[in-house]
Amino acid sequence: MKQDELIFNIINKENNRQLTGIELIASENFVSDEVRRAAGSVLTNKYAEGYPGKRYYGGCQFIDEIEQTAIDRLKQIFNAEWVNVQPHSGAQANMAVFLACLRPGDKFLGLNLSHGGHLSHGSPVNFSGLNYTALEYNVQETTGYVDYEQLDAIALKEKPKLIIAGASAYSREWDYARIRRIADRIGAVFMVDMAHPAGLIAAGLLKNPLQYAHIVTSTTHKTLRGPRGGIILIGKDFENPWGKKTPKGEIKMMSALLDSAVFPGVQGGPLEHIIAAKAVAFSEALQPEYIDYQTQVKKNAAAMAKALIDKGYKIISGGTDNHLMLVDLRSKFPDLTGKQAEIALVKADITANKNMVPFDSRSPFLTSGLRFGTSAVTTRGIKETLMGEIVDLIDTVLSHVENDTVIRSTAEKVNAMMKNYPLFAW
Ligand code: DSN
Repeated sequence: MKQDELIFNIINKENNRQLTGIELIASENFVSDEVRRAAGSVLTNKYAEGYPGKRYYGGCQFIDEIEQTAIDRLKQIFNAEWVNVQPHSGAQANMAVFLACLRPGDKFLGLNLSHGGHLSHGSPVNFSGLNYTALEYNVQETTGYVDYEQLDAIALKEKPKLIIAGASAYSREWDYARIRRIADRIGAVFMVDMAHPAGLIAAGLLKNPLQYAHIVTSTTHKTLRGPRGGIILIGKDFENPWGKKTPKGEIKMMSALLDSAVFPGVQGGPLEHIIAAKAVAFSEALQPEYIDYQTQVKKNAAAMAKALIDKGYKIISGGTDNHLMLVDLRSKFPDLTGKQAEIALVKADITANKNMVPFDSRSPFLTSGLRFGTSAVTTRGIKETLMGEIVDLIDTVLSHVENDTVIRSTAEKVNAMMKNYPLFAW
């Protein structure tokens, strides 16, 4: 068959971009060859609406084996009682939880997006904020840590039906036990979206939220290092937080509600090629080397945060407990926006993303922050001793955003550095 030159040439260019640059987007990573092979397999041809053993299509005997394997491995990683591996993304996993637990208009409480939260935790332009009544808690301005007192106060006053912990730009461990206590006091469901730190949790390097939350959602492609996708999990003993009756008055188990919320609630046919790739990634996460990898991710993040602080950058909360950090650029370059910084870094083949910082004076289109994460560079084999050099390259670019000569010469250094770290080296 003739190759679609247009598309495959562009894919080659993207491949080259990924190989030659320094990837610091906190939500990205590089999957293994086997994960890619599964994701690109013939399983994409198959319809399998339903669940293993209960499908609406014939010919699902092998699909069932694959999906069941993904389920079993995922349960093992997080010590879960029940899981659903079908959500196409983290946002769809969250959407299914909303559908299972809330009626339209019901109140829920999540971390403010501009304080590190996520679109699907109540942004007014997202399904969560459009269909439900979103309440938000912040981080403290002085410390950058979650303001648990404010969270408690809002929860007690407003009595939301759902409380969400989890973030896309928060570098600290969570006090899940405290949130669970307040959820129990007001009879709310407690959900944790662990999309960002899932890999560190899988490796036992951060607290497992399944021990505290009724429901946990995640993506599979960030620190966890699987294909793009979502998952939903329930820990031991959290099958039914409402006793027998759900908030909708039904007599149903939480897992049954969630299964039907995913399909047929918010999705049709599951992406079984991606579920196979998830199963491969879950097996990788169960290997002893995975703990070494995640330990290195954390070490690299700590080294990067320290190097940035040493260069005069302010990190929100003063450091990191996980794989990411949020830099307030105003501390060093009061006139530089996150948008300008992101563009200049991309020209130097360093990829990061602009990000609002808590109490930002600029709009989400400009921002005063940059978010960095170390999962992808760690997969390339980079160790903490190189993070200072990477920060030097970043600092050079940010000090010369208008100077194309400096940016070009930085790009050459970046490309030379990354030649030493071929993909799939681990
Ligand atoms: N957009 C993802 C991130 O970058 O954190 C979250 O969905």
